[in-house]
Amino acid sequence: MRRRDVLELLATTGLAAALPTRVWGVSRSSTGPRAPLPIPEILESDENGLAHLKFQTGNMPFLEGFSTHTLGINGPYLAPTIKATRGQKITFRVENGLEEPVTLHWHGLEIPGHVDGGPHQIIEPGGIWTPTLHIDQPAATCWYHPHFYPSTADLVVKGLAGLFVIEDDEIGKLSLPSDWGIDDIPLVIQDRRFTPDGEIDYELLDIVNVATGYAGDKVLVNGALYPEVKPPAGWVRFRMLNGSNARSYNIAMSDERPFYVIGSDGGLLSEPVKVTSIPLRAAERYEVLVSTHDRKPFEVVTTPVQQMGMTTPPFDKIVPLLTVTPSAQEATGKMPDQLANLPSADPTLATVTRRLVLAMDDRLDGQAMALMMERKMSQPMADANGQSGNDAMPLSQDEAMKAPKLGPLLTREELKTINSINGRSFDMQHIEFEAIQGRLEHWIISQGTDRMVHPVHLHGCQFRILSLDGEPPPAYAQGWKDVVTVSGGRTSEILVQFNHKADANSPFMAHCHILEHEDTGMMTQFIVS
Ligand SMILES: [Cu+2]
Repeated sequence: MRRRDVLELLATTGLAAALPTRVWGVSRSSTGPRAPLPIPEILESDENGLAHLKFQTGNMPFLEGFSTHTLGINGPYLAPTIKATRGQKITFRVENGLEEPVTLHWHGLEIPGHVDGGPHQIIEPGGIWTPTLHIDQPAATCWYHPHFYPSTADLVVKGLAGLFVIEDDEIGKLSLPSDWGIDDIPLVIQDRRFTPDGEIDYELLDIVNVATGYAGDKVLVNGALYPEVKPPAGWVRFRMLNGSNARSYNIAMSDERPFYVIGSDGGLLSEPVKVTSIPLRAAERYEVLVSTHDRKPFEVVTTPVQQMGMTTPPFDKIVPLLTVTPSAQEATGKMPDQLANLPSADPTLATVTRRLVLAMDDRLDGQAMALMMERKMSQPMADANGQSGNDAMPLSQDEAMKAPKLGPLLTREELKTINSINGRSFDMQHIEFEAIQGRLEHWIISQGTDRMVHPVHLHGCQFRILSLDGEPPPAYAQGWKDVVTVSGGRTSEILVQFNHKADANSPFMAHCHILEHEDTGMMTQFIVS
């Protein structure tokens, strides 16, 4: 199947790019008692500057009547929220209690390559890794997760991820809501799919997964399905992380109330930005303030996004993620007019230009499309109550006529290296380029002939977006970022400076944060001298 045929098929089958339908007024999917939103515990270093993290296996009651095998750090699922202050040095004692190798990457932290936790800093089963991090960057909501090649996707989907919150003196003066779990509320948003016996349904080397990334049909927030939170009335701060392997969300409030973006991946914006919805791509974080002054309950929802493979039900409509029911208490946090001083992002100051081209094998999306249609055809019809199944609706006769015939499928061996950057599938031995510490660089990031969404993440830095899919970045994306998306065959540009060194034994990574793309080769590495 040729790529042009794929694009035509996409336009006619509704398997991609459903236009957002404005179907506000979410019907609550549950009327019984609701799970309270779990709040991850805070972990700070002890008096000796030490903090302990242990990878472990666990069980979670995600679905009624089932116990799901999971992975976690210091607990059965997800990980504690690490809190550190600018200027602090923390030594982590990271113990691998699993029977497989891992690494632990501090996503968004500006630290040298040898403590970055990329694919080269392997912690063997039973092993211990003790990196010392010198925290020296503005206040931000970062995160941490394994980065072992090629099993990052499998490790993260089973539960290995946590937030890493950095504080500094400036943010301390702003009187933002900061009562953890009360009016300062983390939201780790992750889609999952379960097998009939309640296990997390995951297989990396499946053609559809490798092409579109993993698509769950349920959303967990901090490890709970559609939970409820009861904050005080006033300004409530949500620290949102898209911790999904691949899925993009478009976050909004069910009653269309506006909210204010105060921070992006790497820290505060210069001033709050009023929005009624915000896209949240894999690995992105946004901090927002929502007013609950009116004490009316509402839902945090996701509306349909344009991303291949991510518009099958229930995501063809608005999906509620979390119910917000304000309590009788009064909140005390404020929304300041001014937040942070950001330097201007002037591309004429850059002395180096680099190009990054993220590519997928030409056969991959065609075969994935054909398989998706085949699976769609084998879906059971909607049941007597009119409830459709977990997946797509059956194909219409017209769609079935157009369904492509499958040729010889890509083998598992071929899938392992099917994706690439700059013409090369990830190679632990290959260094793509050398950057010079402290020099300003202009990066032009594009994709090959595919039209997928690629949220690109760079290690060792925070950058500024100059253009996002060919357009000037919206105000909420003009602050510090470590993820920039390219999609639809367009180009994005960033201004970046690497302030920390990384040698060939522990290079920095540049990769797509759709973890299935990353684990099948859409990653490259560079050094900073
Ligand atoms: Cu990608």
